Amino acid sequence: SHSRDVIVIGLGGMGSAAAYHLAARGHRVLGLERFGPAHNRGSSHGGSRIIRQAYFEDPAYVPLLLRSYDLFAKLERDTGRTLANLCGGVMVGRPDSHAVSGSLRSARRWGLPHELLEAAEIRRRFPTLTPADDEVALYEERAGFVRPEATVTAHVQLAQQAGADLRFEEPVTGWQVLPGGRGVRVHTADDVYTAGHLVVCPGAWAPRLLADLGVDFAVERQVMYWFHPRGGTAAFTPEHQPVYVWEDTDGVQFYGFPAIEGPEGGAKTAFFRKGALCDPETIDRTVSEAEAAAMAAHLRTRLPDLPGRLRKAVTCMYTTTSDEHFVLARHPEHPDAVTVACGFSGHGFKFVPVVGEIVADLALDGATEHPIELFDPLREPLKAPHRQFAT
Ligand code: PYC
Repeated sequence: SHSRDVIVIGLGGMGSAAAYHLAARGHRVLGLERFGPAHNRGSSHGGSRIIRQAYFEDPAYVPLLLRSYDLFAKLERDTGRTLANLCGGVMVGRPDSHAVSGSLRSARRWGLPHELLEAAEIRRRFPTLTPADDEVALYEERAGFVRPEATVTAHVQLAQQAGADLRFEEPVTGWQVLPGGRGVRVHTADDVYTAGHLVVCPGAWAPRLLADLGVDFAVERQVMYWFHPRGGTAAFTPEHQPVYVWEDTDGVQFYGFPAIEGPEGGAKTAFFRKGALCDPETIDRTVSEAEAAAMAAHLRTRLPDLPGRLRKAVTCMYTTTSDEHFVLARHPEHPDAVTVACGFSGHGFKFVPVVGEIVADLALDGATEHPIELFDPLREPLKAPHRQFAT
């Protein structure tokens, strides 16, 4: 089969955005995806993903978030789809919690609009939330959520319109750099392809497809729950209910969304982290009654009106690095031939559009103007062990 400029492995959130940006810059792109477009067996499904700018994980993410917001808006204009809803968001916890202190640090560092709310003010403004007296919240009016499946569909559509050849249901079985270090060969279940450059956006398949990267990924099984609020959805609509990330004294966080799928849709909530290790080929996608009961019990003290009848529970995966920062770079072992975007550690989706732009920069030019020093695969903190959570 004939050669392309760039092959993109994986057409989930990151890969579909990369394929679009590469094709839009006039390059011949082949995209390969083991499942269908906007599928639900990776990490880019579930109807909603939080977006926020006062980033508690590290202030270095903020310039990337500002660009991502602009690119989400452009994607909405270019496709006529509604992808984002800036319904507002709260980071709740003790003042010294990572969620509160880290988001305050980013907000101050970058001059982002925000308010710091005491417990009584949280209860007054957002009556579904019942914080303890010593808990506070950073409220960010520009926080909200995006629609992951619609975002993937939008990037797939625009990539194809720009001429990308996207092949679904075609799993990659392996890849090699060609002798001399320039160009790659990619094997799939059906065929063999060559290209000048390879982009690997493997999601939870990173341990398989990037074994020689030298990064220790923990692939975690996560569960998303949709509960029917006990008193109906009226208090939980996006006009009343912000997105939230709530941190306990033990560092465990949970998060959730307003009810965005009408009166019968329920409101989505989940633990952030605390997932059991899994393999994407063998992950148990059933959710036990005990798991759902533990989520409901956790909610009863914080959002007591939320855990009514469980509508559905769906599994998803995080591909976590030991410092929970991304990996986004030319592949250190194959710097001329391969670019990698992986290890998004459960907080990547809001960066999908800007990661697509960065991947295109790295693949085509070997460098980017965007600040990505934190995402170096050779950084020292990646040698430390992963965080452990009590389960
Ligand atoms: O990135 O905001 C986030 C998030 C919340 C829960 C999982 N990821």
